[in-house]
Amino acid sequence: VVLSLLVAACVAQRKFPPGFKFGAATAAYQVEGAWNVSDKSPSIWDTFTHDNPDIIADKSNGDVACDSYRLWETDIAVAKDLGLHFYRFSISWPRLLPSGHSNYVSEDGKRYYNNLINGLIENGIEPVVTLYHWDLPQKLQDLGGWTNPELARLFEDYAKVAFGLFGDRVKTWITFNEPVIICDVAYEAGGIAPGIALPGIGNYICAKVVMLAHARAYRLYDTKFRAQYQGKVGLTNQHLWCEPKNSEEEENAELIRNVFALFAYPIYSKTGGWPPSVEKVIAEKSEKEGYGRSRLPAFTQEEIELIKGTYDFYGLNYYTSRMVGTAQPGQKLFWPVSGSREFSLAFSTDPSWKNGHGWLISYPPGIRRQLHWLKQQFGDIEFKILENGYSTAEPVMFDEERVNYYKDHLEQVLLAINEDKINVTAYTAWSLIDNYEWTSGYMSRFGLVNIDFNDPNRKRTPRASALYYAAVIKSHSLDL
Ligand code: BGP
Repeated sequence: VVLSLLVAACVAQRKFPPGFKFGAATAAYQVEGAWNVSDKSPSIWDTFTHDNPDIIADKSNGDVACDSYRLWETDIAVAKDLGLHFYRFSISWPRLLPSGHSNYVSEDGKRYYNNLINGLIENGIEPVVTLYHWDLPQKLQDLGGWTNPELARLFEDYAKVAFGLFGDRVKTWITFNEPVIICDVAYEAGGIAPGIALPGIGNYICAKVVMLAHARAYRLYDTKFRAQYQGKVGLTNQHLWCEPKNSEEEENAELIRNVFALFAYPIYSKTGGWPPSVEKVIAEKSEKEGYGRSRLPAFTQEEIELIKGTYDFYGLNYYTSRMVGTAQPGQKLFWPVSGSREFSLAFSTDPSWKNGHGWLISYPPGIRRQLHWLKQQFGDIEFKILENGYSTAEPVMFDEERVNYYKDHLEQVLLAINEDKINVTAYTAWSLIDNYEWTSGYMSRFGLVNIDFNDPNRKRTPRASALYYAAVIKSHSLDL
């Protein structure tokens, strides 16, 4: 009896809780193509890729990408075959509001997203929508982009249009995808669109504007839409889990964890405002440099209150981990880029972390530790994993490495739920289909489903990982 109880307990451990949801994600610029159809205006990614082809690994762009603008029904069919509970996609701001402003709404944009949303719902798949996955209307970039404080209001106007048009059917909204990339990679290093390097300054101005924009959109939903539509609004942050390189480096590892949480503290902490340890270092460095004030713009008390608590869940994008240690000469953190500027710390990986492609080294325990850390910082809140996935350089169909990546990470998510009692309610694979992977172009394959980019119809073919994921979803467990 004892033995059978033990076996039953173990088996139960491998089941996901009832109501736990599985999905997969994409983003507008990465899949839609149709960059200049109808009245759509250019986004900063259209401009960036057209003006700087050499920055993109294969000199490509998202002009056609997966052609999902035309082939959205095929995407829905693929999602249905997988048995997805939800599909996370993003709205292209310049497709919906070509002038960037809510004074003019594109009929074509409206039609496209209505078709996609309705098609998903008809097929039993919940639409989960990201408002901003990096494709700002170029016209708003011309006004300074995320370094212009007015963008917070313009984003609120855009959110108002989207909530109003689609909120009756969309119940989960993500305001921003990975502000750390939007601000740190784009405005500190200039490595991605809009390609502006204002090191140590641009990234922090952007950070403040993005936090205010998120808060305004959330508050708007709360006051104008929640009673009627009963949806949830949050944002999603990417975290690299940071392990100390040795026991003396714990404090440094903690500092970098807090740098990744720059876009979480203002929203999720009890006090609000920037993470104190990071705020302190930047203020001290700024003073030494003779700025007279911190390069990280302070919030007013009113702004702190506006931003604090503007969440219904915590969105986590997790891919990889690093070890943090004191930098040797010439060494640095590769990311967040601002980390290299403010701290003399460097990243490394453990020799036992063997599998990976590019920056994406597989370290499955990192996802559980990251969740645990976030729960310790912000309390017992709802977590949704909104991206997790693995890339290969070649379009391998029997993608065993990806299957193992998903299996190992899902295993850790289950431990987080069952052992650490963390309230994780959703898991999202990045990505449903191969797509335009920013500066890697088409040379990095993340899809559960392969895309033949030489085929004018962009043939979609499920990989072994798609079959594996479908089996997990069907059994709602890791016992297959
Ligand atoms: C995340 C983005 C996704 C996706 C993924 C893969 O940061 O939210 O849009 O691109 O990373 O990353 P990359 O293309 O840099 O390898």
